[in-house]
Amino acid sequence: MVSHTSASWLLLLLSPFASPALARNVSPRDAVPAKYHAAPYYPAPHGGWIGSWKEAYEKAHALVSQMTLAEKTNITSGVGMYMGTPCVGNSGSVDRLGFPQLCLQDSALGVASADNVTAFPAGITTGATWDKALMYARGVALGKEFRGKGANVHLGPTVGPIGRKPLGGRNWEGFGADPVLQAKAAALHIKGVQEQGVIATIKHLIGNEQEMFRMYNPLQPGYSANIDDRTLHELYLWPFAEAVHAGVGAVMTAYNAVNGSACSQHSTLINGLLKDELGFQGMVMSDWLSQISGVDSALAGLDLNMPGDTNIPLFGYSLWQYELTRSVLNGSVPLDRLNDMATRVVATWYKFNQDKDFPRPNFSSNTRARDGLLHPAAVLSPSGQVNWFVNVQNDHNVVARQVAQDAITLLKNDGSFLPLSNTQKISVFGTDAQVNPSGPNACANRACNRGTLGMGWGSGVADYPYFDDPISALKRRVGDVKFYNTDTFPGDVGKPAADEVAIVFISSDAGENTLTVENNHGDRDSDKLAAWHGGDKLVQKAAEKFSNVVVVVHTVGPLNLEPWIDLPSVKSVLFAHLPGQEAGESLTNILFGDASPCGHLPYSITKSASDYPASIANLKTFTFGQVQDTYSEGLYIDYRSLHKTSTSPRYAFGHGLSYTTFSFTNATLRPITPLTFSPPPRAPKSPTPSYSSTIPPASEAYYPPNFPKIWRYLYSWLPTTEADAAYAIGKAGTKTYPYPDGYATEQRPGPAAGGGEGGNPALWDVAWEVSVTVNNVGSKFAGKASAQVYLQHPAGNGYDNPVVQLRDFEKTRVLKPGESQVVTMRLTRRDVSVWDVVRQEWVAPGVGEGKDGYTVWIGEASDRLGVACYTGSGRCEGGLKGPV
Ligand SMILES: *[C@@H]1O[C@H](CO)[C@@H](O)[C@H](O)[C@H]1NC(C)=O
Ligand SMILES: *[C@@H]1O[C@H](CO)[C@@H](O)[C@H](O)[C@H]1NC(C)=O
Ligand SMILES: *[C@@H]1O[C@H](CO)[C@@H](O)[C@H](O)[C@H]1NC(C)=O
Ligand SMILES: *[C@@H]1O[C@H](CO)[C@@H](O)[C@H](O)[C@H]1NC(C)=O
Ligand SMILES: CC(=O)N[C@H]1CO[C@H](CO)[C@@H](O)[C@@H]1O
Ligand SMILES: CC(=O)N[C@H]1CO[C@H](CO)[C@@H](O)[C@@H]1O
Repeated sequence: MVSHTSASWLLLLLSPFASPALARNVSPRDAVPAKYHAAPYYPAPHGGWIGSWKEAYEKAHALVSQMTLAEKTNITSGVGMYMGTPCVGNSGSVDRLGFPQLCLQDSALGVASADNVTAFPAGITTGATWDKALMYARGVALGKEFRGKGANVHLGPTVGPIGRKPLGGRNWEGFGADPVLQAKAAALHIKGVQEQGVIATIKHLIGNEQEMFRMYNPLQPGYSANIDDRTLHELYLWPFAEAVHAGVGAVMTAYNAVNGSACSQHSTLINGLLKDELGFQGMVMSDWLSQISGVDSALAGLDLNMPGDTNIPLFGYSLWQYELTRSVLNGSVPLDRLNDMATRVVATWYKFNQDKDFPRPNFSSNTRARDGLLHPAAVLSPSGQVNWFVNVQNDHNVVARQVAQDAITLLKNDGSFLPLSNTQKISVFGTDAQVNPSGPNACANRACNRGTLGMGWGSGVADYPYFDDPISALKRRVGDVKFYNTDTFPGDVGKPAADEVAIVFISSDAGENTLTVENNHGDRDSDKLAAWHGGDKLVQKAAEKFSNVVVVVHTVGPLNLEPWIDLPSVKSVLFAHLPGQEAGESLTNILFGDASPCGHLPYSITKSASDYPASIANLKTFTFGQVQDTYSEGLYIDYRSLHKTSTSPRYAFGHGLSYTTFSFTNATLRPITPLTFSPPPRAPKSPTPSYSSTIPPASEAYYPPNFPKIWRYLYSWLPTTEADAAYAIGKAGTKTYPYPDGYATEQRPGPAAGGGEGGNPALWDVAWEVSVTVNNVGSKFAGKASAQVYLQHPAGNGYDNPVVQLRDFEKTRVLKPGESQVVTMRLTRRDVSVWDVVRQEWVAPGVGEGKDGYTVWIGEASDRLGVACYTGSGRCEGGLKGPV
């Protein structure tokens, strides 16, 4: 969403443009490249046809049946930006029936804009652990904190962007540049959050792979991500499918368009793919201020608009609320659609038992003071207590530190230089070693890169309760540390002792496009893949003076390390990613060998930006009209692209060293569910709640008599005359709405590829289990190993496939020298399938009579796959060179 505080005042400047009609003046469709097309898909599928949601829908049906028209439209919309307290999104309530306002709150790494919370490591850091137990544990802790603050809806996790463009601004909010890493991390995050009774939100659907030009504004539509069907299914939609399979309660659409149609009103995307094919039963919300049509977005399947305003907020105008009420009275939006929208919202609330003892919000996004305005955007607002300072941190610093520590990725360690000993003399260089001197939260929305970089900027942040910075942790550890708090190598550094170590801290930041930091517009369009603040030079200078240099990198994503990586004095390089509040001790525990590093790269690091095709290496720049971002590289992003062009990266996807070494032996492959080329047919949908479809009387929309309106608050009622006029239009039925092409009202049976949450349930059948024995074959250090499984399709199977694709992963426990552990990983039918665009079905090209089977590669990085199992013969062997 739009970062809090920024958007309001920025957009307020646009006030002369504001009108309720304005949002519609933006042409919703520009020409897209000929190949791409947003086909119509109507009507919006009803929710409630999947067994696990049955009870929630029955309860929702009972409640929604009692609601008036204005009550239904009230709960499908926010009450306005900064109007409801206290969250970034607040829906309308039905007080009469005990249905509360829902509090929707950022972010994916902690409760945003609140005190006494934990600032967890970012998504990219979590991805770098490759540790399912930690992904889940972080989700549990996040869920507890959102619940403790009274937030019904957690606006995370983020899996879009996936990280297609290394320069993309919000890649760090997600888990890494691979659909399976994103999917498994997101599913565990969702499970952890939702087990606490908090609704998780998977976002952003879809194609938000760069920040610049993403939003529709009065002058320009958001860019169009032009994505072909197979690429969408196998890369970008894949983590969303897994999230739906995990039972996620909410989905947020993206700002941009796909194939020329804005995501918030894209009928194929929401009705077709998300609700019918993936069988999503929860509620679909817009990203903040991204709704650009009223009737059309309702028909296309949007259920909840956030924060309620038109895309120029704060003028009391909405495309829904009172307008949705009018659209139902005048017959343009079928009551059937509104009933489904309201039922989805209420069913989601019941599904997570929020009708029982869910705390009311006890914090305010708008102020940290005890008292504040109850409706901050209203000029005259009552005030009262808004913050109760509920401390929800508990012992979550423990899991936060473990994630930060287990994410630390050792890229290089010449001559086993690390770990350090406590007696070594240490000089530290770089402003990134110490917390921002003005305080860790000095910059709103973390929109600056000063001091240790613990998270990117924008809406995906939280306030630090404290910041354990690296320099303090180093001083605690060794006492005598010389610290040069500068990014320019100082002239007064004396001659170092022979064994003296220079630790150089460098960083690279990125964030959301609403805020610009050091000329980077969300995306890293200015600094690109270079370290900020001249960090590369700082490393080079330190390497001239010192013969032992350790580089610590806090970064949102890949950097170009070529300026210094091969310098002989650069002994060791650690990527600490974005550690959140626990930046210090997590790092010193690794530096001094209390634990071996066990993080692995969640993306590739190339030797040159141009090692990728231009469509992913470059950001889209300004053009008049709609910027076209065409995914011409198809499936070939990150390592898939490098393998295709036989380009060696500097460090491969999945790479990460340890202080010890591991062997992978004794692999076995066990067939579990016998597969056929196509999955078995899906089951038909079960019945969904039914309601009367007669347009209700206009009186259900009237303002209550003498209602004391708050200026700019968004209400779902209409003045009597307006309600009567709309009703008359609907009743006469002579004036019809210009429905989109392909508009229909008859519910469909759903596509063959659907049938359950996430698609045909058979896609999740486990086809094979692979086990491997991981042995710590080192002699000095204990450590955790990452086991990664990559699938190789048989050649010449009629589909163009990447050389290998990650399909599962596991982390071992801490193994002492000589200790071993058998780890088991799984391949589902989906994992071994390709999306056949003609059949519109997942098919498994490596199964069936006379077919060559798949090769299942196992190892500790995409370029260290020494063990293979063959599904054709069932045989496994080791000691191989690997597929690339
Ligand atoms: C985008 O266009 C391509 C090419 O026509 C098509 O395969 C794909 O399904 C479209 N996607 C969406 C979401 O409309
Ligand atoms: C809509 O929600 C607001 C905020 O909770 C509430 O004050 C108002 O009464 C609700 N309107 C209806 C029609 O229930
Ligand atoms: C009904 O109201 C909506 C919302 O104001 C409007 O967009 C639509 O054109 C109206 N339909 C008719 C038939 O007047
Ligand atoms: C591998 O299996 C063989 C035979 O079962 C066994 O002797 C050997 O110890 C195993 N190796 C490891 C590392 O577990
Ligand atoms: C335990 C704790 O961190 N409490 C803090 C909660 O927030 C208030 C207001 O910011 C602080 O004063 C407390 O110290
Ligand atoms: C205003 C309000 O409802 N405050 C609640 C915040 O949460 C704490 C702990 O859950 C409750 O005790 C407060 O009543």
